[in-house]
Amino acid sequence: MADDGHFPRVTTDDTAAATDTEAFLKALKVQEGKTGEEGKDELSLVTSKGAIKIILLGDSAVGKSKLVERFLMDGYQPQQLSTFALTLFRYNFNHPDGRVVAVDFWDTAGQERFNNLHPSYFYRAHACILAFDVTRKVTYKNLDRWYRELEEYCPGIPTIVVANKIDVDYRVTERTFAFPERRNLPFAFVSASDGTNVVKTFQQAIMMGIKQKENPSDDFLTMALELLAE
Ligand SMILES: Nc1nc2c(ncn2[C@@H]2O[C@H](COP(=O)(O)OP(=O)(O)OP(=O)(O)O)[C@@H](O)[C@H]2O)c(=O)[nH]1
Ligand SMILES: [Mg+2]
Repeated sequence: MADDGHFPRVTTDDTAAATDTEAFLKALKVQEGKTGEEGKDELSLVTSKGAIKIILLGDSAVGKSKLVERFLMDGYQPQQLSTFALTLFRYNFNHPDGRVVAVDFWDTAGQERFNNLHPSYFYRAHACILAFDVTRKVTYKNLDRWYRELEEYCPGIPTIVVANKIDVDYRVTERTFAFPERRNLPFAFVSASDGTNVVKTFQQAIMMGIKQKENPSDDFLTMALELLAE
């Protein structure tokens, strides 16, 4: 996987380790030399501070990591856990109402196959950025499968679909894409390479995530009510 080296990260295509909770947590390779149990504590710290959790989904090499890196160019915070299976980026978002909201972006590395993302990846996510690559049709076709997996773990989660790499040929922005339209999902043409729409789209995802955290969706409420009624 190509990497311009803006942000140090550890990647591997050995995602098998991420299929079991313990292995998943042990696979954490925290920067500054912390591993294993220490990494586990650090992950729970990261995930228990009430941060907004935003996950990135989409085929390998569609540009998920580059999009996060592009967004964080201005607001990058040095708290970053690099792991074999995923990279977590912490960002402090200045909410228009004056609050500073902690946001964690969860980014998988080298995910080639479906159905092998660990449920921890989806656990308590507040929003999703679902990406495809406009230069590779198969990555668009696969959105359906990614979305099905997402819906399985996070029903009703706010999701933005992004068509990345539009810098390769801007004429693609004249096209319409049925996938987001059919599902009534917000959609944006973006380029991690030249930055088109990246900040705007990520801010939109953060705002949707905040809203989701503060007012869980009807689906979630319905589920909770059903459970109470049992
Ligand atoms: N032209 C162009 N290339 C891009 C863009 N975004 C990413 N790339 C390139 O696409 C390749 C894959 O980008 P990554 O960000 O590593 O892709 P990824 O989705 O994180 O891939 P995995 O970690 O394997 O799941 C890299 O060579 C990037 O430089 C873009 O907007 N335009
Ligand atoms: Mg990546």
